[in-house]
Amino acid sequence: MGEQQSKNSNNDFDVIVVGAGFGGMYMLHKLREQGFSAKVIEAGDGVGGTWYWNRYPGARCDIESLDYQFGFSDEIQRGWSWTERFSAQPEILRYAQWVSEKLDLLKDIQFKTRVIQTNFNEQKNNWSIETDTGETYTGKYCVMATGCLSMPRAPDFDGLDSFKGNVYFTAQWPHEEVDFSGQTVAVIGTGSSGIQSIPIFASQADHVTVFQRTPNFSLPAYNKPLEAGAAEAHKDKFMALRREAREVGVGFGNAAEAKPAAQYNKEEAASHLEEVWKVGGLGVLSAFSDMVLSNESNDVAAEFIRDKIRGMVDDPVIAEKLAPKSYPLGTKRPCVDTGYFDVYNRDNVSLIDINDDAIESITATGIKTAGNEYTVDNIVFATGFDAMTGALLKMDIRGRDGYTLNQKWEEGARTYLGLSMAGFPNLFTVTGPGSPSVLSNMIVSIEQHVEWIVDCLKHMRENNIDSIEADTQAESDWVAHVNQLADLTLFPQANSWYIGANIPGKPRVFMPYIGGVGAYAQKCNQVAADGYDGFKFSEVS
Ligand code: FAD
Ligand code: N01
Repeated sequence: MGEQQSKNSNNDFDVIVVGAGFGGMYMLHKLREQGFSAKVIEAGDGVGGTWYWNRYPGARCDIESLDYQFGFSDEIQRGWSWTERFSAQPEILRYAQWVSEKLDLLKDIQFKTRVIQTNFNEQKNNWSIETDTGETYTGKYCVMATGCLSMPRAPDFDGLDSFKGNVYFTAQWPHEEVDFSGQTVAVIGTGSSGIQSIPIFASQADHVTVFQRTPNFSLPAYNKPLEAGAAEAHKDKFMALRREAREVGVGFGNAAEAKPAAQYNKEEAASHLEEVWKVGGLGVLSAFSDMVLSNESNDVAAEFIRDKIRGMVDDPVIAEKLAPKSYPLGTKRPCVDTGYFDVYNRDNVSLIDINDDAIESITATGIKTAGNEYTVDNIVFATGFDAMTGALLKMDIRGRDGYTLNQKWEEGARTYLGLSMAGFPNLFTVTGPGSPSVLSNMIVSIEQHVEWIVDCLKHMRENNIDSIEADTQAESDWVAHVNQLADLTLFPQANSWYIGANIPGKPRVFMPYIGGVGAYAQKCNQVAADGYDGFKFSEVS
């Protein structure tokens, strides 16, 4: 490995990285910095991952831009100036492109190439990676930076192919502008993607019909332009703030003291929630320290938001349909919106609760429900993702003895630390199931994983170690720990994508690690300090 092995021929590299979102980009940079040869293989024809694919109108981050950026380089953070509190997709994509140019990443990324199979070769102790372009790459190590929310959920409505109008998927939005002026639009799905895009569609279209299965808690963004002076001043504090953020629960903000709801009387609780609500963004979720531990506490905040919805939506029947009541606040991913609930006061927007009037099929002209037929020019599917495991399982990953990841995960994802799987030597996942990933500022989690993986590869190089594999017992213990923690919370009460409930037939296992990014990073560091406890090494013979 190192200088000598960095040279490659015939598509052979030290490390093959799959995916060129923020995870794959930073992985490539870090690997090259440490003298490893690496190739990134990416299905899209540009960097940015999530921000390359999700180009629907209204798409923006819901963790503030000043937090939702790389923190590994002071030079990078100083070189980019965000223009909005919650930046929109085009700006985040431009940022990803700018970083890729600054770090000269593009020359080592193979775009428009999808990995369709990966095989571990036990004799050669390496991975061979097959692509849809017919090429084969080999790497001693393989790092899956394939994203937690990168495999759109395929809609399974009868008759979809018969629809004569236009069909759009928020997660695969066209690169050219789509303008619904003078047209009618049906939107299926009211998760974050639907909630962000519906107000924009409503401002363009003659009519928008929203098909809702489960209402979502959504908090106001109060988005605004960032004043240049404040954004510049923030740069002086950023590195220290980021160090602090890596120690706290969700990887942004600081460890502000929250109290259990029971420590407030009714008026105090309402005024506290009002204060947090006024700030905008996700803050309401951490207004009480026991928000996801106690149904009673949770309901105080949930009822506060339901009342806000009732206050924003003129028609009380529609307001009740939009007010979530079937799961605790925060146990399905809440949204951050701009003008979502107000949209239902417009004459050109209707809400169909499909629990009352189920979708039966898609027809040539629109959507047929049990009681009606809706004729539309366009259907937008904002129906989400096969989250956390979808992209990995799609790839046909074959480990030791041809054992596939699909076989291993038949009853749900099993990993050690969300980083590695028993039976799959020299393979790593960035923000895999079993790590904080989607319950955190993902860029913080990505950086922590990338740095841990590259430190591990350096350790192996320095100690002549040839292969690394998670120990089956360590993996089982970690899976049990992740589940025990989740079971202490209200999360299992919701039919969420965190638990695989949005995909028919997917095993119901709570996938992310809920103990927080600080506790998790400590565990990873301890594992490394203890000689990679829970991993098996084999030495170069
Ligand atoms: P991705 O960005 O998903 O990149 C993975 C890449 O892998 C993709 O480009 C994909 O094409 C490629 N890939 C997958 N499979 C293959 C294959 N077989 N062959 C080749 N290439 C493959 N997180 C936050 O923390 N804050 C936010 O505000 C936030 N906003 C979001 C908004 C939207 C609309 C969505 C969908 C997600 C959001 N997220 C947010 C989560 C977001 O996914 C992460 O923050 C982050 O961008 C993930 O980066 P990644 O590199 O891990 O994965
Ligand atoms: O997907 P979702 P998303 N018939 O799964 C409905 C991140 N993100 O793309 O809830 C009818 O949340 C489904 O109904 P139900 C963020 O992490 C962030 O919106 O399953 N309806 C739901 O309403 C987010 O959580 C931002 O009952 C069907 C919707 O479709 C994650 O990505 C923006 C259906 C899907 O909602 C996913 O968000 C966007 C069916 N057959 C995304 N199938 C930010 O703001 C599904 N639905 C940062």
